Amino acid sequence: MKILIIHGPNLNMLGKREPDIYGSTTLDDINKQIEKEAKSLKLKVQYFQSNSEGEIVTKIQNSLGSIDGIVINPAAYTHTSVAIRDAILSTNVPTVEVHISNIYKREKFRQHSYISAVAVGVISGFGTYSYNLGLRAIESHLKSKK
Ligand code: CA2
Repeated sequence: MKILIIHGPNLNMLGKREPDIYGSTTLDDINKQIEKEAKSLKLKVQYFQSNSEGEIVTKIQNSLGSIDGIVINPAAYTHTSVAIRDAILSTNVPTVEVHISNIYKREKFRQHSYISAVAVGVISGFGTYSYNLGLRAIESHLKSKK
């Protein structure tokens, strides 16, 4: 099974700014952590980070036919992007939404996600381990559909 990991805007800054909220782990560290989990689950993983909404939409569109599932942290686009929501909906590639922080404990504007309603499910608040859980969740979902 092939899984695409999408990291949204500013996640390339992880470990470099705001360590009180997002911790000191860098995006490279997270990708290494995902790779370990993927190996144990026998999954193939591709990684993509972009600060651009359009690039994320195009990546999701291009995953059709070559990717079995997506794990996405849409970051700030979670709370704004109808375009990413529509891309997930139109390609219909099963998608798990993940967040490092618990968005429901934070500011009001972060408590609404445009993505959740088109995702298989949401994992939020487990630090960078949210990605491991996201990978397990998409694997379990895809297996149950076979
Ligand atoms: O908790 C999450 O994973 C978020 O998706 C992270 C986003 C935030 O906008 C969402 O509400 C929740 C922010 C990612 C930006 O990460 C930074 C890392 C270091 C310094 C500044 C931002």
